[in-house]
Formats: sequence, structure tokens, C-alpha cells
Amino acid sequence: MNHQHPELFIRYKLNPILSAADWPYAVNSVFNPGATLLPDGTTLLLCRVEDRRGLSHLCAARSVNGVDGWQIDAQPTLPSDPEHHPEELWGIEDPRITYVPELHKYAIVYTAYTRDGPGVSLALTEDFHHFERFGVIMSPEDKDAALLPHRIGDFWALIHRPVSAPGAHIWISYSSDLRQWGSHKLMMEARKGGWWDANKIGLSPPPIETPQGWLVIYHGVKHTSAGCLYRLGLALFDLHTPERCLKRGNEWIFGPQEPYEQHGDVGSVVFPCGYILAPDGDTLHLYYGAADSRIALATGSLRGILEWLEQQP
Ligand code: BMA
Repeated sequence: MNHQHPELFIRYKLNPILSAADWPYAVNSVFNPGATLLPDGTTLLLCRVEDRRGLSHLCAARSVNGVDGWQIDAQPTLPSDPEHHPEELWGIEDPRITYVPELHKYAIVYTAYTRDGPGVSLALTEDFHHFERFGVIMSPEDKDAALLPHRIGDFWALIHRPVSAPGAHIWISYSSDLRQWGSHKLMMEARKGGWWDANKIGLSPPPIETPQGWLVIYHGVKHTSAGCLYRLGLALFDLHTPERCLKRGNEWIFGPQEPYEQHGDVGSVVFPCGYILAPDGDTLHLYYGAADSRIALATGSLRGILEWLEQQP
């Protein structure tokens, strides 16, 4: 660590924590997991699993300490269902989980890989065994979405990332019933030029509610002659008007560095879809896909992260 570039997230030394070899059935890769804490304190990861056709489904892995001893469902937990949901033709990907106290349910917002590209789908569950599918709630091309855990005023709020060439920016939309979405607002724009987060950004895990605002960990995609670099940055948004950006860090805070992040099906990618806040209210466990091949863990301090953001110009 040096003062120019403090390490806000420290990698777990036995990374990666989960890979295809751990799976109870034959798969190509496991990555980009959503995460939540179950009422008994168990950590649940809902992992994106790519099968040997190249199509993805979601599979739950549970651990008492959130680090090892993972119990993995023997079969896909949430398989794609193209027969009843044609939008899931080419699989489902990258889940973000939000516990919604008003509904006593978890909302899973995931990418449905439709014939016309990725769209955003929603399912609710109480137990990660039975799922109530809402189908597509944002039509293609759209992804990197998560529901906020409670209404803002009278309305549910969904953060998502529609693509409108040449830019891909983060938007927020509102709904009274989780089905009809409107009042679309631009939340944060990709920068331009040589920036690490130029042209294409997206929400990574669901936003983290803090007294200072909604803390957003987002990814920026830099196109280089050798391919894309996926890195993470931070921004803070107003609690009552979440499209209002209060702070945005200039530098990325986490990027591909270790061999397991640099080499894989898609190299130089770190892609978190979930976090767990430890019972101390400060320790943040970030679960991320590494190189679209495996799952890794990095840990930070919420206080430290907010302090860093506060000091940004
Ligand atoms: C994004 C998503 C992620 C993936 C990343 C890198 O567009 O599809 O699932 O991890 O690209 O390939």
C-alpha cells in the first residue's frame, strides 16, 4: 500500500474461492455471483454458471463463513426457461440480489439473453428454491440492473444500464408495481476519451445504503488494442433523490491484477455482482467474477471507502 493508491479492497489470500472444478455437475465456468445473507447468517451466492453449450443459468452456493465450506446446489437453482420465457432463449446471467423488507422477499434482477440481445428480468423468491418470475422489465439492450431495497417516496427504483450507441450510461427508473417502469432519469454518464470509465459503465453490486448516501460500486470498461479492461470505481448518490450524484471518484479503486483475474475465458475482468456487509456494519465482502471463469473475494472497510470518496475532488 502507498499513499497515492490506497488499497480499499484486499484480496483473500486463497483466491479464487469457487471455480468450475467445485461444481457437482459438469460446467465450463462460474462467475459474477449475486450475494445475500440469509436470516441464519449463512452467505448465499447465486452464481452465474456457464454450461458446456456456452449458455448460462444461476446456481446457489451457501457457506457459513462466506469464505469456504461451500454447499452447492446439485442442480441449477434457477435454470433458464425459454419455453415459458422466450426472452431467456440464450440463458440468464449476472444476478443482483436485494432483500426487500416490505415484501419479505428477495428480488433477483438478472440479464435475460434474448434473441435481440440482453434485457433485464426480475424474479422474487423467499427461499431460493421457488421463484416468481416477472419476465422482462427493461427491454434490450439493457443490463447491469438492481432494485433498491425500499421505495423512494411511493415508488420502487431500479438502476440499470441501457445501451444507446455510442454511449452506455447508468439510468434509474421508477415503478409503483415492479412491472410498469417510467420516470426514467440519467444517473451517471460514462466519461469520454482516455478515461478508465470512458464510453461504457454499469452498476456492479446493488447500491449500499449509508447515512451519507447510496454508495455505488460501478464498473468502467476501457477498450484497448489488446481487448477490454474491466475496473471498478465509486460514486455516492442522494438518499432521497438517487439520480443526484454527490461524489464520484476519479481513479479506479480495483482492477485486474492477479493471474486469476488476468487469464481466463475473458481476461482482465473483475466483475462483482454482490457484497455482504458483516454484522460489524463496516466490513464489506465483495464477491466478484475473475476473468469470466471463477469467483474471488475481496474485503474492505465501508468507513474507509466513504472517507476515500469524501476526499475526492
Ligand atoms: C459484460 C457482462 C459480464 C462479463 C463482462 C466481461 O458485458 O457480460 O457478464 O463478465 O462483460 O466479459
